[in-house]
Amino acid sequence: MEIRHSVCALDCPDACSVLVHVEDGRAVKLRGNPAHPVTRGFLCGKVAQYLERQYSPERLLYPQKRTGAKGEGRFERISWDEALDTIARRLDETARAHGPESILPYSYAGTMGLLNGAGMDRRFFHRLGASRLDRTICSAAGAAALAATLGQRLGTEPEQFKHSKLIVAWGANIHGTNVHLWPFIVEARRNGAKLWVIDPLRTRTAALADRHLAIYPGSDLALALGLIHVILNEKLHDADYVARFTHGFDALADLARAYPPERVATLTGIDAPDVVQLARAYATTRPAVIRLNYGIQRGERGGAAIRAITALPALTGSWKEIGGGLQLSTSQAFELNRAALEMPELQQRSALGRPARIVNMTELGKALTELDSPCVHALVVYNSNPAAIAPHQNKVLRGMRRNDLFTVVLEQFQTDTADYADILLPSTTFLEHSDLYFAYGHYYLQLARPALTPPGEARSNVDVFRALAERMGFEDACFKDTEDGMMRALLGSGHRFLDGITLERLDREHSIRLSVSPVDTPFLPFAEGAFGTPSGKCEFGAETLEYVPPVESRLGDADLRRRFPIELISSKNDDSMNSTFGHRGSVDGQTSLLYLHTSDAGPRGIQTGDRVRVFNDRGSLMLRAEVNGGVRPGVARSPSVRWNKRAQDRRNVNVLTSDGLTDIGGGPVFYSCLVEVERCGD
Ligand SMILES: Nc1nc2c(c(=O)[nH]1)N[C@H]1C(S)=C(S)[C@@H](COP(=O)(O)OP(=O)(O)OC[C@H]3O[C@@H](n4cnc5c(=O)[nH]c(N)nc54)[C@H](O)[C@@H]3O)O[C@H]1N2
Ligand SMILES: Nc1nc2c(c(=O)[nH]1)N[C@H]1C(S)=C(S)[C@@H](COP(=O)(O)OP(=O)(O)OC[C@H]3O[C@@H](n4cnc5c(=O)[nH]c(N)nc54)[C@H](O)[C@@H]3O)O[C@H]1N2
Ligand code: SF4
Ligand SMILES: [Mo]
Repeated sequence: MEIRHSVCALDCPDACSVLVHVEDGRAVKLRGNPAHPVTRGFLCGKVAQYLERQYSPERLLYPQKRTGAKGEGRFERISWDEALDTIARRLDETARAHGPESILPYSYAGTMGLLNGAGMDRRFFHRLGASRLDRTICSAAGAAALAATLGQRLGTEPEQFKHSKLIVAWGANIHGTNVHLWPFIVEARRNGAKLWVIDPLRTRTAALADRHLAIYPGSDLALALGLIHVILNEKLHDADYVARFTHGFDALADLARAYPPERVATLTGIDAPDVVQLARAYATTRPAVIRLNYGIQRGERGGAAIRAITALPALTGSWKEIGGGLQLSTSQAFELNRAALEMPELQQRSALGRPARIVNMTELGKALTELDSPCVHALVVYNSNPAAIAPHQNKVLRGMRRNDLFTVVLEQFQTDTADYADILLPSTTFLEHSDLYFAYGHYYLQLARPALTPPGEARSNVDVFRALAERMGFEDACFKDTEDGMMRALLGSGHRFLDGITLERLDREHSIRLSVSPVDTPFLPFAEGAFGTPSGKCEFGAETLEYVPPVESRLGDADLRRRFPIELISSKNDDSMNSTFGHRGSVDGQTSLLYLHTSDAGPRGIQTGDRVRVFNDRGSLMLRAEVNGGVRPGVARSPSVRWNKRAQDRRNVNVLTSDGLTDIGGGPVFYSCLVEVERCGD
């Protein structure tokens, strides 16, 4: 038996180092690498079983063309030559007839690999002059908030959580979506640390916490202002840190004065004494760390909430302490030469001769049904499953059904999106191609080489876009680049965090800690200020932080609330990854549930196991009720997201979600969603 190194490519903060046990060319087991300081020898449940997916009879093996209606899923096998020729011809015709901006790429983080995620594809679409996609679907509001407040997406490294004495998991289901942080928290708690969870849902993490505050959805900004109120009132802040390294303190103090605990209690559903207790605990326990995740920025005012929460460690000076600070993302430490990979300058050589328009991926439905001058006439999807994961699904599917839309899909599985393809191409998995991996939950850069041979005729995204560039007659030398050449270009940024990291070293060591701090010393990004904002200070931005309840919430629009009295949160399912693994029966069971509180279920005559219709003005779908204490009154949960085609009514929870945008960053508002529920028999 041989052990080969790989890296889990799923969109997860943990970016695990994976050991592939291979016998006679076939993988028999995947294990977490014990030598990796964050992976620490284990994988999450979903990827421990990844070989089921890798060797599934449902893998796509050959290029195919559609023979049935769009969405029906009938296809026939064709050769790679026919597939590539058809795509090149149709894209060329579309660009000539309507201008290249009528072509829209659509991709997200199906793989976190840099080359297959944002490499040859970017070069190809830039050279073509296609519309540029603003990749907002996950973290845009949070990223904009960090940029405004800290100037950088940097945060506390996971290894330091073991030194914390108070851990606040704020909109963060650590045990479910970031499980490699958990052992550090276990270690901290063994040494007396307390874990507080702020989440409307009683998640796996909340159930394991010392305290769980079940906040009203979308009201975190009010809670953060309430904590600031108490901290300043009781003079628990670090006046020296505030004076030296922050900007806008007086305005923040003024604003917070209007948020006493009693008012905050009305706005958030958290009792006033709990607000006071959390504020005191947070400001006086040293060190205290906040694990903020992306859940709360998927609401109408999510950006402002992240800004206010991010102010807390600056107010208390917690950034100075090992095991203090806050983590939302670590991704900006990976100071790679992205421009050399993506080559935006190729846009000047396109038929447009200028940068193309930008289309927000959260508004895919609008882009396909309302956008003009020009309309979208061709859609190329890879690393994503928009038919299932994009909001306002009825609008998205109406667009995807258009017969005058030419659709190409690169996929490993016959997803809901694949069913709409004109040409469907089989893709490799992370175990089958080379790639370089950054992370958003730790500071290790990693390299993976192919551990297994691709099945059938599957090809990597890099390979497909390289071949398409050739068919389109793009002669620029960059379209002949090898994977190694692209990785060397990425590593060549000259940034000090990449000091000493070469491709050769990565090939030997597989995973290398960025030189964010000297060897064996913890990284404290803002201990001495050094914020990445134009002022160099932490920018509180109080002028943007007045709390207004989301329109779609219990304190929002009264008319909507009367018709749709339940706040629906369709957050992550513990045992899957967005729509990936949706082919598994067990996952389908979990993602077809609607958790309701007894006080909402009772008056509607709903019991566990009943079929229920969930609806609002955007759409309606059937789910199976689960009545228990996992949600508070007025809140429902549906673990997401299901493959539409597995449901009898062939749709999922995203028929209900809105394609509105967040306050900053243009992100989605999946979790600001009002619905009504009714019983529909057994
Ligand atoms: N098992 C599993 N792991 C995953 C994923 C998955 O689908 N499954 N997805 C991956 C992806 S794409 C991402 S982006 C990451 C990060 O994933 P996250 O965005 O952190 O995960 P979510 O479950 O969406 O949200 C985290 C928590 O926020 C809570 N929440 C929702 N609204 C509010 C609110 O208004 N206030 C507060 N305080 N909490 C709120 C939710 O109930 C949830 O428990 O996880 C990754 N890891
Ligand atoms: N209701 C609701 N909707 C949500 C969310 C939610 O919490 N609730 N979460 C949102 C968030 S945070 C995110 S990030 C998005 C995620 O949405 P997507 O980015 O669409 O993620 P997945 O559903 O995991 O689908 C990724 C697809 O990429 C494919 N893939 C993987 N690797 C490769 C590869 O190397 N090549 C090719 N060609 N394909 C590959 C996989 O087979 C899979 O079908 O969903 C969003 N939608
Ligand atoms: S999904 Fe996350 S936790 Fe699971 S193996 Fe991949 S990186 Fe690790
Ligand atoms: Mo995400």
